[in-house]
Amino acid sequence: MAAREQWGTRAGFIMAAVGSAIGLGNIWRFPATAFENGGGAFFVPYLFALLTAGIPLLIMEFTMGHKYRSAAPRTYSKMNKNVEWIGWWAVAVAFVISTYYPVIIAWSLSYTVFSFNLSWGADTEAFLFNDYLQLADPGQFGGMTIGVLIPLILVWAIALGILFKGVQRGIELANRIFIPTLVVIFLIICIRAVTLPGAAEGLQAFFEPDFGALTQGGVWVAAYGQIFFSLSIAFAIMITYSSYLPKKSDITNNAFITGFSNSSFELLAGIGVFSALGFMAQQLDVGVEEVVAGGVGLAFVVFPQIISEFPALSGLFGVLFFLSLALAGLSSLISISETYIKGLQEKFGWTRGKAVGIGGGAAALCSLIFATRGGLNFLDAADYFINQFGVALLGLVEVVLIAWVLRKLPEFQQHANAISDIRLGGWWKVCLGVITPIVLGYMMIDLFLQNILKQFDTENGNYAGYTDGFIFASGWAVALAALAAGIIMSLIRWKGLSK
Ligand code: MET
Repeated sequence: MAAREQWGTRAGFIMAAVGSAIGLGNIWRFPATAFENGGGAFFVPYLFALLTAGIPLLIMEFTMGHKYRSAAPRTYSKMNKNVEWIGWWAVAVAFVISTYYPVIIAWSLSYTVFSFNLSWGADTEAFLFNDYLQLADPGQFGGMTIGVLIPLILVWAIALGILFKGVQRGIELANRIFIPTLVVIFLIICIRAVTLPGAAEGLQAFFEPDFGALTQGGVWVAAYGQIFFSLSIAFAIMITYSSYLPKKSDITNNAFITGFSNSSFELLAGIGVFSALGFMAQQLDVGVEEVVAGGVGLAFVVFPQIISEFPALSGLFGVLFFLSLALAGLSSLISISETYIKGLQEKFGWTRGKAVGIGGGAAALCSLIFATRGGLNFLDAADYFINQFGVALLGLVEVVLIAWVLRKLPEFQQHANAISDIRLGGWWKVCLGVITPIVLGYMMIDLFLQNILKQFDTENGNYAGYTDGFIFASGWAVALAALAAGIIMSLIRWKGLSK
């Protein structure tokens, strides 16, 4: 068996981990989530979640990858052979995310091209839904959208090409180019944004604290959800990436650097986005709250509008903005696909090329669903359910298993302390063993109740107002299928490395 692949340099690992963390979640998800959940006051639950759950879990996953030197399934199996299924479940959740995530990157590439002549016109909403996505009713496929399919093929060709080249010459090299480029582009965008007329009002709306929001459970749930998704924790990525660390590596310090870099970028994105929203509000002579939107709406409806209104060089800023989305997304897509590529390689003894072909090929094929005319509806439901009943639930299962069932925290603490600059104290075990399980446990109960009760609630209805049948087929079924796939994979015999 050839020696395990490794990162070439410490900076290479950090770039890759930061590249995974900084993604679409930072640019299009964080600003609107913060705004909707108390504005400036959101930083309180956000920082609490970062310091008590995000960074402690990152340290834990880095330790697991480094100690067991395996992708998630084999890492879990080495801890206890009965829990291999949890590793595969995490990989299956990653697989699902990797089927819709590249579609958003594909949209970003299209919009990079549209920016050249601002081809979205005056009605950016109609352009997105009618002209570009040609959106069909929920539950209908309605045929392929060629405008999405072509950039999607390009996204997969780039990602799988990089993954095929391996850890050092593929993933590490790509991130060493992508991440500094992304930071430079994004700084240019932000400097321009904060100097636009109206930026101050936008920033005020973003930072103005609504402390009343802190008493609402939902605000805390949003903060934890954001931290988990944004730091790429609880879905096998960071375990896989840290399994390529050389024996002599710092764990704790690397986790702090990754966590703080990600949050700094998130804050930067918030500042850039809200400055631009303030400018837009001033142009339209309305309040900032009237132009803010989340997700798809923010990046692909409001931003094109803002870009068209730019005093000068509109096209150039459009190109920079959508290119930064695509770059941020690509480095995250690479990390999420590496989870099943390495998992399959270890389980079946496949070469990297075969695992990229089969694993990546299967994900690429599944992603075609989201390139159909009904794609956006499927994407919306799958994203919501896989994040809540995949990522967040896995986070809970992971901490309870490791802290309370397998009782591994003291051993992990020793492992990390033996090689790291920063020593882990009792606080780390309290965060993972007590605080995180309590908050996540409360969150999950609340989420289950809410989503199940909604099926009977005729007034407020299902998530995003979808029908029961659609929610079941595109939401619950997807989340359950990931769990089932995890269990099935763990029942198959190991043909590659021993478990
Ligand atoms: N951390 C990434 C983001 O913020 C998501 C996980 S990798 C697909 O977008």
